Amino acid sequence: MTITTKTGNSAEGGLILALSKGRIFEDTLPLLESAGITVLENPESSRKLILPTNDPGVRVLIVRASDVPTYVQHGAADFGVAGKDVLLEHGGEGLYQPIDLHIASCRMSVATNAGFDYESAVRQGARLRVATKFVNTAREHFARKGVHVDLIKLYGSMELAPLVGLSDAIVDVVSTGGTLRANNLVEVEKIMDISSRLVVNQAALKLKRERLQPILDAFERASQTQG
Ligand code: PRT
Ligand code: MG
Repeated sequence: MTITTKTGNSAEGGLILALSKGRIFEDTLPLLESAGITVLENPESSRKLILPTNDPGVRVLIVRASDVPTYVQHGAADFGVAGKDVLLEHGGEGLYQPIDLHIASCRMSVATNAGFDYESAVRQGARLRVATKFVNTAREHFARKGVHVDLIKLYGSMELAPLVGLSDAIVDVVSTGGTLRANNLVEVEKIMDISSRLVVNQAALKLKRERLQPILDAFERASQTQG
């Protein structure tokens, strides 16, 4: 049995990039193109989890968005793209984060039912029940404000929690705000702006610098022209 080593599966010299399906994959494609790399299969239609590119030395792993930092940290991927929201929850251990790619942009916010008086709840120092996937970010935010919270960890569909009385508030990422509006929720406080970052395995950065650097440079140049 082979166990992944610190420098990863790609010890033969190839590069492995970890991406999640959906907006991060879509927004990373033009950056890859700017480095001369074309992904040869579409993850929405292919069942493959390791996708080839036009460069035999570069392959793309398709993983859950929140798993990207873990693959890169352990060297199973040399580099990856992950949202700041995901990186804050992961902690960033073992990861070098050289570039803000300005893609998959959104914001992390607090939202409540339309009728809930958030300002007075916070002022009165009552314990606030907050449901979220982003427990570290939420804990830090409310600690900074001096607000006592009971955090309820969820893995998705946070918007449902206030509707059914599971929580008073949620902490979630918001982009158009359409999902909040459709559920009669109101964004009551912005915590931070979010965008996706390039993350690189620290060992790969040293051992594969020659292969990685031109790609990092191309990503850096291309991302400066993004939103
Ligand atoms: O979906 P899955 O559970 O696999 O994981 P994920 O939600 O973490 O992955 P994915 O691919 O949906 O998101 C990847 C990254 O994109 C996140 O880590 C964020 O950094 C970023 N991003 C940008 C977003 C959004 N915009 C966004 N709108 N992530 C999630 N959303 C959600 C939002 O929470 C809401 O439920 O999309 C829904 C629609 O948003 P509105 O405001 O446009 O209605
Ligand atoms: Mg999602």
